[in-house]
Amino acid sequence: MINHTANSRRLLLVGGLGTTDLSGKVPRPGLLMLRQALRQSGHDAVIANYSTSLMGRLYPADLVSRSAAIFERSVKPLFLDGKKPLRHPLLAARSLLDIRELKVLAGEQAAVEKNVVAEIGREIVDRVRTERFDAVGFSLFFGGSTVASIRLAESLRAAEPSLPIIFGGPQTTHFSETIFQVTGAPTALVLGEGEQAIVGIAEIIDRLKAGRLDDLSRIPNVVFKNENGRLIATARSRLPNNDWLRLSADAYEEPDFEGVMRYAFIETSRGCPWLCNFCSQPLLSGKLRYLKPAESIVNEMAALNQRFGLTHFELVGSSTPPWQAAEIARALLARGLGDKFSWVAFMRGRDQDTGERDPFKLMDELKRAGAGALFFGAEAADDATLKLMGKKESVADVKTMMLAAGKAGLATMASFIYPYPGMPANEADLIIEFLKAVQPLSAPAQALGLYPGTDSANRANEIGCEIVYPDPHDQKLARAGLKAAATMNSPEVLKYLLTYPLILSLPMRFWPPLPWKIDGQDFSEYVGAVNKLQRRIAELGVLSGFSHSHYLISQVLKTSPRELAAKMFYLSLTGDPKATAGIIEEFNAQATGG
Ligand code: B12
Ligand code: SF4
Repeated sequence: MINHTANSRRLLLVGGLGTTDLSGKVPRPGLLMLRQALRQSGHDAVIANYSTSLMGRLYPADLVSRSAAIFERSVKPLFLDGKKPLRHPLLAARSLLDIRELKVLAGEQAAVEKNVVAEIGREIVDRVRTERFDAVGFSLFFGGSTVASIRLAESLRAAEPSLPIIFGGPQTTHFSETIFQVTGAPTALVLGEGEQAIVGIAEIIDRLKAGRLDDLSRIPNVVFKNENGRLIATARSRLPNNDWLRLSADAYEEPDFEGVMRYAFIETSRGCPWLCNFCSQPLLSGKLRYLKPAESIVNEMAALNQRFGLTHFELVGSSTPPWQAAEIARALLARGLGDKFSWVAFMRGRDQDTGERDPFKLMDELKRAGAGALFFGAEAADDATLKLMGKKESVADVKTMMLAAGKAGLATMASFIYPYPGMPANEADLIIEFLKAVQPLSAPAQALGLYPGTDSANRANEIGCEIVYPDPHDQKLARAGLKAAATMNSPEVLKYLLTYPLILSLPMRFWPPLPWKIDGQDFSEYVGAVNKLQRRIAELGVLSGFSHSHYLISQVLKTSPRELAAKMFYLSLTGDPKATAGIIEEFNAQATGG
């Protein structure tokens, strides 16, 4: 309940910028939690979720019809219908021209996006003035959302010099110093969990407006430039468990579903004790895992069903421990909700006390309680590489769980980091053998991504990832010994990564190169290796870019995963706003009821 007083503050929280596939067209749980924290402290917030509302402007009809034609003429026959270029020379020649045309289209699309972001900047300035917001917060994820947030914040800063502007989301933890090097727009960054900090900030808004930034030093999880221009980072603090449960119990409201799919992410854990070397999670939400009791999770599902008719849920957090999943399943079954809800989750092969449970019984129980798909971060198909990654589980652990899940009738996904430095030369063969044994629905494979601050990034050169300057001129200077060798702390590398545009509409080989080598292979070489592995995966009849969220969507749409994967291929290439809106409408018509 909102308990407004004269000191009540109202914030605008902006999220959903940048491109996402269908699974991102949902309410943003992070922003809902911040709004709830503000409300329960007597303040308020309005969420601007741009994940679908901008599509019509970002993808004008002319660009959509040109890319749709390329899809029909070249992409579909070659990539979806499996026509071999050698046997179809005309198609092969046409597709070379079309690839060139796609690059031109990507350039035109980037120019449109730049203009749209400038327009949104003006609209946000107007909103702040007419609706009298006291501060604006932006949610920064890797890729386009970061670039757009920085541009929007700069427009706002120019128009409203004293307005508090706050950046949060995963990127602030990885790039706090770099953000302040790139832009002077934000008043403060919030690292990791944002609930406590945003309330603290709301309490001192007048002082922030008056330029009294030093007051931020009393607020946890914040980085800011103090009145003398020094960067100050306050102590990190975890949101107490009880507050987390209280805030997540009732975070949604009807307008949150406007234009997006009516399904919900339900947080099951925060923090992760497994500390895999490449993963952001422990840095973002802590090394100690807080688990939400099964009863609270089922209460959330039931309340979302009662209030909004939702029947589909994705469990998010670090990864649901199998025993927690079993407790959720039992709680659902005990309340007679087993056949009412469908849900999907991330899972590890081994977690605390997994060994004490019969995986086949566990998976049966999950299936009876409405589980549809489980996503395993398998990462590698040999134990030595898993050890290098610090995964603390074996290939056999993952295999057993996945086989049990498959036997129970659950769809499974196994994702791989390929290549990973130090992996054996026959890793691709091992992955293929693993997939033949496990027969998952999907097996996404991606080269190692380095997030600043993670163990893999800190030890990049040592583990076999040579960092290279993004700019070829700097590379030449470094090779000639005229510039220090690049590291993950080089400002050039950090700035490049902070503003790296994820071009989800094009295959990875058309993305700007990542600034590191893997075991001596440069970007184009390892992207080539990933493509080769993906082709081998496809030959097994296993999908490659399909997640548990996509499975959930396909179930609701009563479409086969393969058909949905083909539709998503089309959507990611064209951005087609009408087709996207049609799918969302169809999803919402089918999903609710219950
Ligand atoms: C669900 C999910 C998605 C969903 C929705 C993401 C979303 N934007 O909400 C989808 C499928 C779209 C998605 C896409 C991607 N994701 Co994702 N995703 C997740 C996942 C599993 C759960 C996120 C979640 O709901 N958490 C619960 C909520 C409560 O937390 P939260 O969103 O982080 O918000 C809290 C804080 O970040 C902070 N905060 C957030 N915004 C703001 C704003 C302000 C002003 C403030 C003060 C604070 C603040 O406060 C919130 C409350 O505590 C996480 C892993 C995880 N456990 O967090 C990965 C994760 C966030 N994703 C990740 C990645 C890499 C991606 C992609 C780049 C993948 C890709 N290659 O396409 C894209 C990015 C697309 C985009 N523009 O959003 C990384 C983040 C890396 C990074 N630096 O951005 C994570 C951490 C996974 C991992 N371990 O590597 N993702
Ligand atoms: S990969 Fe999964 S298990 Fe490992 S640290 Fe990240 S969230 Fe935890």
